[in-house]
Amino acid sequence: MIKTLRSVRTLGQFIIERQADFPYAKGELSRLLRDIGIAAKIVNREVNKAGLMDILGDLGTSNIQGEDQKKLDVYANEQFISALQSGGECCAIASEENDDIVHIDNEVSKNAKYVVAIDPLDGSSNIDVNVSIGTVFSIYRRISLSGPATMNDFLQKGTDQVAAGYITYGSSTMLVYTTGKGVNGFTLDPSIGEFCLSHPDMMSPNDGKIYSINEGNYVHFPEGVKKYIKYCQVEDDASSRPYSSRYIGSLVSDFHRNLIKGGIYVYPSTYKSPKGKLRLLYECNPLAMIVEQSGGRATDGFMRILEIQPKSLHQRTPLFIGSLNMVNKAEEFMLKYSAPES
Ligand code: P6P
Repeated sequence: MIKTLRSVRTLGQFIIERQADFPYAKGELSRLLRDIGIAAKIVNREVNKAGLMDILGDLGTSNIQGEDQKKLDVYANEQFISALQSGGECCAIASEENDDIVHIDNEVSKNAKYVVAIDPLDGSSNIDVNVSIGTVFSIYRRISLSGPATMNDFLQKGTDQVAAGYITYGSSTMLVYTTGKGVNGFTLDPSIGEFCLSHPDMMSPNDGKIYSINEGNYVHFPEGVKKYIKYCQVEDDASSRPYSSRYIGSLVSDFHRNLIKGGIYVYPSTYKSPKGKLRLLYECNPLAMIVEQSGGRATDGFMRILEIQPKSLHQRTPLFIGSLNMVNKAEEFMLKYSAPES
């Protein structure tokens, strides 16, 4: 079927159409989402030619996590910060690439309503080997009334997010987001330079046959995780086990595949990362909002990710996320074999 222009709905058109969902909004959130979409297109252009440009390889610096910053990491961070600075709808940013809050204090932005927490390029260790990478973002309404944003503006629970989303730079580039009224996916059409609605009302299958975890850390996993992995590997036709193990090493890619096909992604506490490796504010909370909005579940093994009270910008948490019944089953094993001391 030839898609006429009429049947193509761009991200911009969709955002405006859905603005009616927020009768009191005066368009600020719509413009903020538009700004993120613009930065995503710019980052996508560089990601797609990283192999050709002198943009590969380490910059020789490292971020607060002590991880080598790839040039593309730094470039993506700059592009998202720049788009939010010029868009005027965001007054401050918490980024994986910046130790502290990045205040946007130009005349237009300093009294803006929203703050953004972002991982500008997750999975960047995959850049040099041409494996998909991603951006994850979370949007909150600031709680401070005026002046520079405060730490408390960012240390809000995930349940207080007004919007959350991710971009996956893979075989195609997709932007998936929610504003609390369902999840919608947009695929970038390079021929027109627009994100077009391709996955309306995304729903996470309640069950799946894929489990994603780095089993190289097996010996240091909590007992409940070890038991769950063995459960996934048992032959049982009735429950379609053994499941398939699929682990890309890029959270956004593993999450996106599991969201569409059904599956669970687990990054538990390990010897190297006793609190887990993934960050609450700009990785776990946004993906948790998306997965819950699509009918899935996200916990730290014991409690809902969105209900964790953040205490610092870059704090980590264990993450069990994906299909509802699979996460519930994993939690059963955690409760039985690894419950925290009461
Ligand atoms: P490991 C990438 O660094 C990342 O944050 C996620 O994208 C990915 O799922 C995970 O870490 C991979 O970590 O320890 O398994 O290499």
